[in-house]
Amino acid sequence: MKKIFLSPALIALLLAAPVLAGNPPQATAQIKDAKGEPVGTASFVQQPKGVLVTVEVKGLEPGKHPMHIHAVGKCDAPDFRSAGPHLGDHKMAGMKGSMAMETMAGDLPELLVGADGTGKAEVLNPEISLGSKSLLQKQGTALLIHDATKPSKRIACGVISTNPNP
Ligand SMILES: [Cu+2]
Repeated sequence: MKKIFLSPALIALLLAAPVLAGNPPQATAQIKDAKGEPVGTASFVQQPKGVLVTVEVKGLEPGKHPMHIHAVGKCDAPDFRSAGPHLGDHKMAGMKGSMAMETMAGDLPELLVGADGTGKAEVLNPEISLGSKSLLQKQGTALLIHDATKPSKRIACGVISTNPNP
């Protein structure tokens, strides 16, 4: 006689299996400053309820840098105007309930950079996806970091791409 025994850990693993099966869609961005120097990376991993955005930078001015996803996947230094406006709200995607919300899909929390010039942010953004109507839209998207003291100034930019080595 065999006893079937499932440990809680194994049950947890079995429940998680459908999520682990296959690789979730993901994308990255190589972030460069106005001089074209690499200053960090960002990763975007599709989750059941949004996209997990992880940003890591070095060599930036200390402070709270506004950070967003912008609506054009083009990072022309030095002013990065080519990245266009913020990635818009998803009214166009026809999602009900979001109409009254002021938040835009491209909104991200401020990136806090310490005295050593490094910073890291990790956020689950439920307003975006790794689909063709969001991060991977036709004209592309870009992760943009603004100046801490002069928010209108764009200081670093990375095109969001599914190619790990763009
Ligand atoms: Cu921005």
